Amino acid sequence: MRKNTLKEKMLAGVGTTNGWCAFGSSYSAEILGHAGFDSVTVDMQHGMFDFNAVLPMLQALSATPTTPIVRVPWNDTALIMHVLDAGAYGIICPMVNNRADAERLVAACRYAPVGMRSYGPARGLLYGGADYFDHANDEIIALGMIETLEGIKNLDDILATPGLDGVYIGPNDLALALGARAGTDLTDKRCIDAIAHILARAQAHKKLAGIFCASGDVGAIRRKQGFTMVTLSHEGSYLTQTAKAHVASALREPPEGSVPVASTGY
Ligand code: 3PY
Ligand code: MG
Repeated sequence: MRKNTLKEKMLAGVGTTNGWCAFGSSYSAEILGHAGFDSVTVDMQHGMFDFNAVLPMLQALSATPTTPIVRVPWNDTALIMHVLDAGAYGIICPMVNNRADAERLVAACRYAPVGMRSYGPARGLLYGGADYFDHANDEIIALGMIETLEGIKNLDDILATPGLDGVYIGPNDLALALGARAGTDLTDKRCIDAIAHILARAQAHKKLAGIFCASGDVGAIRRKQGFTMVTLSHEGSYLTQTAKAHVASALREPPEGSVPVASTGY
């Protein structure tokens, strides 16, 4: 089976970068797949698309060196199994709040006897290889999101769940749960402390820890703290920021002298 290089690197303690698809476009997924991220996550929770878009996005990602992950919109066993059959090499599951949630996630991601994933790997076989079934339980990465007070309260129980690879922090929902504002994960002490606590407990349990970051600069801070998967914003914000910057440049006085043309614009 094709190796899950994201999981390999995270287990080796390497701080990986993760891209985040918001558009439901196979073309933009392909662009992100070639952008240098170790993994690219197709976001079915807040992205503007459903399974019909996910399939071609995973096909597009297959043609790139990145590891394809799906964030499902909820801890939905049928959907998790479906996107794994479609070739996802990992699942990020929102709002894992207790041991039962974590066990439900693991059960959907693993074949018996570890879990109850139903057999029918479809694209998993095409992408992973003919021996997919023999290794899928080890290669697929299952990350439960910690982003609620209940999740923090039950953190040790969640982290001790057999078959769960680790946790992934949603800093915005976590901030709301703590009574702070979204986007204050580096400035509000309640958020700073909670995130440090989750990372420390994950490390104590020898489990993996990832986190959503608002930018590459924040990602660098999180990698230094010890997170081994940092998501660097999402494609909606890349487009917004770049489009605004181009408009602002075009409305300025042109620079004096000749303008070096560094690229074709593609
Ligand atoms: C959060 O910040 O709550 C997330 O789920 C990231 O998308
Ligand atoms: Mg969230």
